[in-house]
Amino acid sequence: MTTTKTRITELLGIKYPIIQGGMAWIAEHTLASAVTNAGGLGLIAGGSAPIDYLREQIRLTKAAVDGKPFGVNIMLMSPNAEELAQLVIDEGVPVVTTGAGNPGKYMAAWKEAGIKVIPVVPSVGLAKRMERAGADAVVAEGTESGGHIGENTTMCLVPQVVDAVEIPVIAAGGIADGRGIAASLMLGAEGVQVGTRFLACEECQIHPTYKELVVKAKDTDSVVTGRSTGHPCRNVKTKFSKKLASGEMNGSITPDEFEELTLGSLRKAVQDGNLEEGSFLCGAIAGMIEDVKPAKDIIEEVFAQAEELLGK
Ligand code: TUI
Repeated sequence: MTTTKTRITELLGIKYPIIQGGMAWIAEHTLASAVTNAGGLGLIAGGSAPIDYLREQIRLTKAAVDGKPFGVNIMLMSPNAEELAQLVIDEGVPVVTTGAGNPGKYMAAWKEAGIKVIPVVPSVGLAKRMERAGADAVVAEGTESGGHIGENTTMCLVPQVVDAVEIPVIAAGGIADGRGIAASLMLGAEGVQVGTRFLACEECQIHPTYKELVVKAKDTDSVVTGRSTGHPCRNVKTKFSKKLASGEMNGSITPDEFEELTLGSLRKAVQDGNLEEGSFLCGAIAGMIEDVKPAKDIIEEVFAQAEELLGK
């Protein structure tokens, strides 16, 4: 079966065309190295973490993957983005993905350093700009994704981005099994980015309460908060996220109050499993996820399923 060979496997030197989402506060060296060692591309999340912590994460990952490729996701709204943009060069990180902004100003330095650059984009316009700026590929991320999201769906966005650019496109948002991978390839994508499925893997170091929320979630259990601030974010429905979303909608929570209420809420979810004040980011596909297993098993199972479907 040769369906899993694409320009993305070639570009990145990986076995399966799957990259792990660069989930802020979540994606650290244990998860990133498990995904890379299973034949995908593991990512360390920059989020808004301190630079010394990230340097250590990069070194720990490098030590665990025996020369195999891995990446760092740079969240461009972070106050540390500029410093991290330099750190990935200094530490010889092979791949960078970016989110929550336009990485144009860093592109020349990254290319000069030989880094493969893959911006995450929520629109055709940004995909075209990134191609012109020298991106090696783009992740077209639909609104089904967890965390900070754009408006368009994976089903609509991916084929439009595929038509608009020559560089390979990676589909993201709502992909958690072989059916999602096969569908993405049918839409013209040459790889997938998967986040939520990896929340429920053994190597993911989030609080057990977070994993339990993902495994127990049903199809209607995600909610978007932050629309009033211009930074919409998809979360697991909890009392806290429902209160935020309804307060924003009826005006009883102002954008300033929203920012105050959610300050530190990602950490509270990931590290403390705090259901009262934590933001448990996750994608709309969480309802499909039923179990926690090793990253390697997830990757091998989803590609076996995708290849069987594509062979039919
Ligand atoms: O970045 C993500 N997902 C994230 S980042 C994050 S941490 C965070 N916390 C609170 C508020 C905001 C972020 C949690 N999840 N996905 C990639 C992504 N990028 N989604 C949307 C975008 C995006 C949006 C606008 C990319 C570019 C863009 O460009 C605007 C411009 O400057 O043209």
